[in-house]
Amino acid sequence: MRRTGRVLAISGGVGGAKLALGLARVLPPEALDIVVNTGDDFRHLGLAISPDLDSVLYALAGLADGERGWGRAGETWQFMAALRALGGEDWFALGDLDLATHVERTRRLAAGETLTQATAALAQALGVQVRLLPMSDDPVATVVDTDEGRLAFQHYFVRRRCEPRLTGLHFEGAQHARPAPELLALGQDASLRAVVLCPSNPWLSVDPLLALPGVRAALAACPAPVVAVSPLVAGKAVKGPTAKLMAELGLQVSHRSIAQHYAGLVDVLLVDADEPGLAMPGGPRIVVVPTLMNTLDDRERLAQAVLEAAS
Ligand code: FO1
Repeated sequence: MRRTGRVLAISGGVGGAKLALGLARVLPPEALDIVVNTGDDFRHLGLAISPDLDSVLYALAGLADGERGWGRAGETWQFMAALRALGGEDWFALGDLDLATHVERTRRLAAGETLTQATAALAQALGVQVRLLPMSDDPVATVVDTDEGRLAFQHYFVRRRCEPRLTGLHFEGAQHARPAPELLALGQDASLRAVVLCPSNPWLSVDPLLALPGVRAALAACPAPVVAVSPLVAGKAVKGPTAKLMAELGLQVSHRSIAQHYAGLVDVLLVDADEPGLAMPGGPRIVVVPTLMNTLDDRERLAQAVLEAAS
């Protein structure tokens, strides 16, 4: 039965933003909320940086750099060159166009706006009508235990290029952070057509959100179908450290590991290829479809496949 009503998508990282765009192109703006991971956020050079929010914001605004997957298309790097010449920290690249977003977000937060309010203002300014919602307005920081000690997420992901061996993950502040109301409402929101776990890294980009008080229980109790897309394609990560991280966590780099990680939360798992033993009793229904998103059509086709799987 085709459910009308809203879709709530959960997104983090580059892969998540791609499907978020696909969903935004196949749904009317009032039918889609995108809740975004903020565990990657950090203050840098005095600026409040929210990478996963910006990846979705730029994707939906048609401003994203297709190659990098983060930051803006047509970027120039005068600020970084000038900063480097002054001996400033240059390991985290802030393009001249992208810089405006960080400056304006930082100003709004300093003026007392919540991250949700600041994000809504930036989205409106860029013509994005879909609601972009931080998973929480309270600070949550993903911290990575490695064989080189404890690293804040961006220091692990960008400055050290994910080279250290990961031995543990923590989401500092998650237990005291107030989840976005839309997340807590999942447990009894009968108007929802589907909840979509976009193809983000489950451990890095979805777990911070699931660590927020009451969110995992709300998702498990959700009356609407919960559809996840595995971030693995051809047995490895499309981009980013997913496969390396899974190996370091002692997990098989397989869709089965993704299904097990989401056990009890997901009704359907979309994968690019079947695996022996993937469909487990009590596990999610498996749907095999192409999940690699290179073009805009790919993004829309996968979004359609997700909505079909939910109906
Ligand atoms: N990723 C990199 O690999 N190198 C960078 O210099 C870099 C800068 C950057 C600036 C703003 C922004 O919003 C994202 C940026 N990213 C960079 C990507 C970011 O680290 C990741 O998108 C997420 O944190 C991973 O989900």
